[in-house]
This record gives sequence, C-alpha cells and structure tokens, in this order.
Amino acid sequence: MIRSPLMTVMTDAVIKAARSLKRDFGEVENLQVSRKGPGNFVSAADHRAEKIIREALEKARPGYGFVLEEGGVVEGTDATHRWHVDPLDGTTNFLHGIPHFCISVGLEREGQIVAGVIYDPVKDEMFIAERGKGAYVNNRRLRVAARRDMADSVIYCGLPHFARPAHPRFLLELSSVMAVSGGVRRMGAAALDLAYVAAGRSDAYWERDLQTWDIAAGIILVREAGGFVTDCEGGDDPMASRSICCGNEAVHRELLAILRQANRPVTTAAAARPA
Ligand code: 2AM
Ligand code: CA
Repeated sequence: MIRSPLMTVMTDAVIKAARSLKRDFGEVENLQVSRKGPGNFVSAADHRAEKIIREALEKARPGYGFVLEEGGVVEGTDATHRWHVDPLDGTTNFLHGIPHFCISVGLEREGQIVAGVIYDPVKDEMFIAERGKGAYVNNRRLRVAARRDMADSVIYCGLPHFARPAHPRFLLELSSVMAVSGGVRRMGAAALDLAYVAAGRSDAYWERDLQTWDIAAGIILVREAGGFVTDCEGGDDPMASRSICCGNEAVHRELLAILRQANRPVTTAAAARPA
C-alpha cells in the first residue's frame, strides 16, 4: 500500500466522483429504451463527475493547474504541478451499458508524471502508483506479466476513432500483431488498458491519437509495475506524442518491432526497377 497524503487526496476525490458515476450508470439501462437515448445523460454524468473531482483536488491542493477532458486547460498559480483528469474513460462502454469504464487522475510535476490513480467503480478496483513507491490494485502490489513469447501474449489495442486517416495504417498493424500473438483485445477504455498491463492481465498495449488525460495515470502505473512505456515509434515522451506502446520489457520490444515493420514503406522489386 502507499500511505501518503497525496494518495489520500487523489483516491478520496476519485471515490467521491465514482459514487455519482455509478449511480448514473445504473440509470443508463433505463434510458436505452427512450427515443432520445442516453447520449445527453451520459455527457451530463461526465460533467458531474469532473466537477466533483475538480472541486476536491482544488480544495486539497489549491493552485495546481488542470488538464480536464471536459473543462480543458486551467492554468494554476503553481506552475510546477498540474492534474490530468478523465472523469469517464470508456464513454462508449458506459453509454452502451458495458461495465468497463473508469476515472483516471494523473499528477504532473515539472514535466514528469509522479502519481496516478485509476478507479473502476463497477469492479471496485483502485489502481494506484506513485513514483518510487510501486503500483498497487486495492492492497495488492502489481507486477507486469513475465511472459516473453509473443505467441503466448495477449495484446491490447485501441481502434482509430471515426474515419480518421489512421485507419489503413492501423489495419496493417493489427494484421501483423494478429499473425504472431496469442490474442488481441480491444477493451475500450485506454486508462484501464494501461492499468491492466501494470496488473499483468495484458502483456502489451498500443494505441494512437490519445489525450494526456487518457494516459497520464496509466504511464506511472505501468512503469512502477516494472513495465516499459514509449510512444508507438519508441520515443520516450508519450504525453507529447499522444500515442502509447507499453508492456513488459520483452513483449514491448517485440511489439515496437512489429509496428515498425508494419509501417515500413512498401518497395516491391517492380517498383524499384528503373522504367
Ligand atoms: P473516452 O472514453 O474518454 O472518450 C478507446 O480506444 C479509448 O480512446 C477510450 O479511452 C476513449 O476515451 C479514447 N478516446 C480518445 N479520443 C476519442 C474519440 N475522439 N472518440 C472516442 N474515444 C476516444
Ligand atoms: Ca478517455
């Protein structure tokens, strides 16, 4: 367990917001049948949860800035600290009554993520990590999976949203990973994907086109659980490049190589021959 004032602040804020979110999730099923559907209701649930977290964090740590999924960037008087908050990660799951979503809060100090909390209110799993103090789910210490062989590994991914230009590239990557891995999963909540890598439930995970609130908390969880985290090109600043590739050392390395290979320019012998 991590017993620090910072962790108490973060977990208290998240538990408070989770009460509201869980109550709202209970309502979603009733709304599915209404003509208007639960879209507006879910957006309101999202805002309610964010407000609760923001107020709790502001009270405990006045002056810290925010990067909020709903509220955007809020500059604080303390330029060295800011929270990255996703009040509802896995919105599509929530909207469809799929019980796999979470709240994610990460703390950045002078450009480094130093603490993260990810809470899944349905399964009552609180994932926490603080730099140098390890990663835990509820009271259990987390370690990434020890598997070394891609053929035995379960790899998580995220699908590009809407008709983004990334679709063809993603399909190449997916078919390459499918060809050599033990299985591929798309769970739909990026922060939980990272928490599950930390917990050894997934051997590696990659996704592009994310936001800092999706990944801030998860990055420190994976690192404190002994995992490796880069962007999809192997760069060491996923918060800046907004893409993520992580896993245990061996499977992460192999996944990066597969992604690189899938993205190589196609130069067939015919194309290379002078006309
Ligand atoms: P969200 O639920 O907070 O929107 C799914 O692969 C992951 O991508 C989710 O964590 C989801 O977060 C995130 N995501 C980021 N941008 C998104 C977008 N434009 N549409 C849907 N999901 C998005
Ligand atoms: Ca999100």
